[in-house]
Amino acid sequence: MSTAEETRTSDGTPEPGDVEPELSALYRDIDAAELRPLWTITEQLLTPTPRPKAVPWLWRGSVLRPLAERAIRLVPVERGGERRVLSLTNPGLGGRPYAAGTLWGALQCLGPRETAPAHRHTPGAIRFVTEGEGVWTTVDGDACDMHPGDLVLTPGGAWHDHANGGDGHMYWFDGLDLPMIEALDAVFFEQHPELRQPVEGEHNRSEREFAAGGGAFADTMVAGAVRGPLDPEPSRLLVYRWTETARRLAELAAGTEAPLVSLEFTNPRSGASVLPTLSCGMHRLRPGGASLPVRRSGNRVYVVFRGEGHSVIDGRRFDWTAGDMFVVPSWAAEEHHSAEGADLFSLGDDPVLRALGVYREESLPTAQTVTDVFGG
Ligand code: GTQ
Ligand code: FE2
Repeated sequence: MSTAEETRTSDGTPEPGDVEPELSALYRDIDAAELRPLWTITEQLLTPTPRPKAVPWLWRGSVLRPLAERAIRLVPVERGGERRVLSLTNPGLGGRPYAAGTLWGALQCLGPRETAPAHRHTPGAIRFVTEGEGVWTTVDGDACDMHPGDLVLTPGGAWHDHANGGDGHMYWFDGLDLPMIEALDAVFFEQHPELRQPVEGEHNRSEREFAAGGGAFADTMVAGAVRGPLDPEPSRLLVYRWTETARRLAELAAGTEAPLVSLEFTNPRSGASVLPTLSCGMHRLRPGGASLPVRRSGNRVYVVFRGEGHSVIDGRRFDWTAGDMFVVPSWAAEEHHSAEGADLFSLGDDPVLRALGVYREESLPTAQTVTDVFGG
């Protein structure tokens, strides 16, 4: 970049000694005018591939779970705080309480007879139940019973509260698009006048209305991942039962020798992902299974539901077992291994990337070299 016209040497390059004071003044004045010269930051901004601030990370259930139990004992669920939730906080994000730049991931819990008060907000949420019985989430008047392995949706704008009608503790994974909606400066939040919103009729209404044959597309899951359909509306089916998920996983695994089979939960009306902003999937690793590395743009959070194994993420090995949660930031190479077999739930932001035409993925031909082991 040419910076001065007056003083040049015989070969045409400026004489640094002469332009230096003027150049410093230029940068000072640019800065004072609240401007930045792109030529000094181009390489930071236009990176050859995504450079997420979030780092690959894993939160152990053996750490999460006892902390949640202590919180049940010591911290009541009340208005204002709204929820008893421990948010996965990625160390790369400078203290922001997000699992990745675009995704909120958390462990939520309720003790006996507790209610997490009714509210609504523009960010959309999903729940994946890891442990316990007795809780239902009411979504716009429809009480959705929750059991381990079930996926429950609370789309943006819908009133929702969580009620524990039993005497046990209950734990589930929360995934939200909160960081995306925050980045768009579009967060709105409102408390319901009642602690619990009224429940209309029998529990699980959406399931009766939409689970079977209720839409044009009609199916509630697709093998692999949604690639075509996009839908600005969330699914009206609010519950995806583990019994059905397990049946479909078994069917997929029986039909192939592949080490890893995946399905994505779909909006039965359109075949799109469950929410306009979030995709949810389930992945089964067969015993002895080792998948080849893949990278994708967009972030993913995984919840280990059954079994144990390890993932290699950008050359680092992450050992995991049921109850652990880990994050694969955009464009990190991921591969998964399990000696005994395992089931992993995943949350992704890929519907947004696909809607904007910026989604990419790439398969790598050979396993990664493991250069170090997370947490040991
Ligand atoms: O259960 O409504 O993890 O509003 C974060 C925000 C859960 C919820 C979270 C929420 C909720
Ligand atoms: Fe909420």
